[in-house]
Amino acid sequence: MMSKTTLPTQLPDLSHYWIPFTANRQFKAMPRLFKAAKGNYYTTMDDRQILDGTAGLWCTPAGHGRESIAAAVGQQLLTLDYAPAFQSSHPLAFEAAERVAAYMPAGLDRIFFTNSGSESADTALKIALAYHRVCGNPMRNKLIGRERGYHGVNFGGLAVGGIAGNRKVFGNGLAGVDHIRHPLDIAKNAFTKGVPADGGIALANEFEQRILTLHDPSTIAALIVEPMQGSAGVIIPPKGYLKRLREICDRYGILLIFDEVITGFGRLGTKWGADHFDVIPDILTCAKGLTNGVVPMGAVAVKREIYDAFMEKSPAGAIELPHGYTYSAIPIACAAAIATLDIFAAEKLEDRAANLSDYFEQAAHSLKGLPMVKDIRNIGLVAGIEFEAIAGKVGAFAFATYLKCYELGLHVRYTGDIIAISPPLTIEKHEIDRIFSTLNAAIKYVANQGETGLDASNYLKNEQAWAAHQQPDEL
Ligand code: PXG
Repeated sequence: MMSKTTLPTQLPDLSHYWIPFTANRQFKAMPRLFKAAKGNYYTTMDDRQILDGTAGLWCTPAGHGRESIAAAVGQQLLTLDYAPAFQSSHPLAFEAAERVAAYMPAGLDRIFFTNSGSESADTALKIALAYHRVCGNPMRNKLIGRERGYHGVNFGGLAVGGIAGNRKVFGNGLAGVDHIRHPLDIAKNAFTKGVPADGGIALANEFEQRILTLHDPSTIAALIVEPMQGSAGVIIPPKGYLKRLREICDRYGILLIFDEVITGFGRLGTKWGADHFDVIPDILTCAKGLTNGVVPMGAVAVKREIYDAFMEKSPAGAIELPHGYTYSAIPIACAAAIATLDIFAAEKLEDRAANLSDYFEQAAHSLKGLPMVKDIRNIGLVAGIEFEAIAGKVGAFAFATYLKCYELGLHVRYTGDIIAISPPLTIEKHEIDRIFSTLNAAIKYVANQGETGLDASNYLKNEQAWAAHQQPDEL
């Protein structure tokens, strides 16, 4: 890690960088910059330690600054920095694929590498379409997603995704896509600890009754779902729901894709959401935790039968799948993935998450009864805290709570009226206590301030003073 003296102390010029999924004008007036990270903590520009309540963006399950990953990546850069990804390859790509396959649920042992969760989603959808075609069923070309699903930001993932705000400004998307309902039912399940008990089968049956009736099952290529919907606010499917979806897909020859970009790598206390819910998909996508977030990499695991169909049915000498990326299986990503899987094997991070999950659940539900708190949902080391909606001010309460937490030394995520907590799996009990006691204080603070509490400009005065001082013309 860099020594403290080499870390920047001045804000950079903030004007050139267009920050993704961020209110840029607001951010630049109130910049929140991390300059270092170690273990479960970030260091801010003004040398404050911020507890990482979100494992980055759900992507650093093994905590920050892992030296074995850094060493593996550094060494790989000087050994083989790049090898062409098409028509030639390098040994580490095969080793990484073997290791990832060994970590997958049984049967999903053919691995395609991408560079992100978005690319993994689009790759999975393309594989599903091409699979039916190679099997002689080109009419199976429709894709089904879910309301409030998130499968990244590329056109395929966006089309099957179900978050209106992400879709509305980008045109018409793909043709031949439909969606089933999301499984959140606050009226019935508010403050459920873990998986809701009822309603799963009826909800899944809708897939058969509504979508399949509407389209005819023989036209559907695949159904894509997140085992637990992360981005749209921690939506946990009721008992039996995913199993029933699996049965319906089997009955009609529809491929089931699990997007495990968030639920993979121990987040639910098991290797995969598939393990937690005991349902094996035909295709599984991942990214984020695959390299502990440090090098962009995603993977798509397919059942061996799917890969074999391409190999057996494509014309001799043909490229079986005309798809791939310049950086598919780039050596440093493979090195990072192998080093990350070594950490998981040595530290049994999935078990650690499982063992902490009851404690985490109790701590999360201790927020019940606070002003504005409408629902608390949890599974593994994930919690979602949903606030009452304020007319005309969607997200304002959660955003203010996020800013107050940051002031108090805790990083949380907010989406709409929901705060999501997903700490590194290396989190300690006393840090879990701190996450929820800080949230408790922040929620009370924001609620007690009334209208003033919702005004973002009342937070992070230190950062605002800095920004004003350093960029007087920009602001
Ligand atoms: N699928 C799922 C299920 C995801 O959660 C993606 C695909 C896209 O991955 P990339 O690597 O292209 O970003 C994701 C990403 C949040 C948050 O706070 C979630 C994501 C990304 C950023 C923030 O909920 N999920």
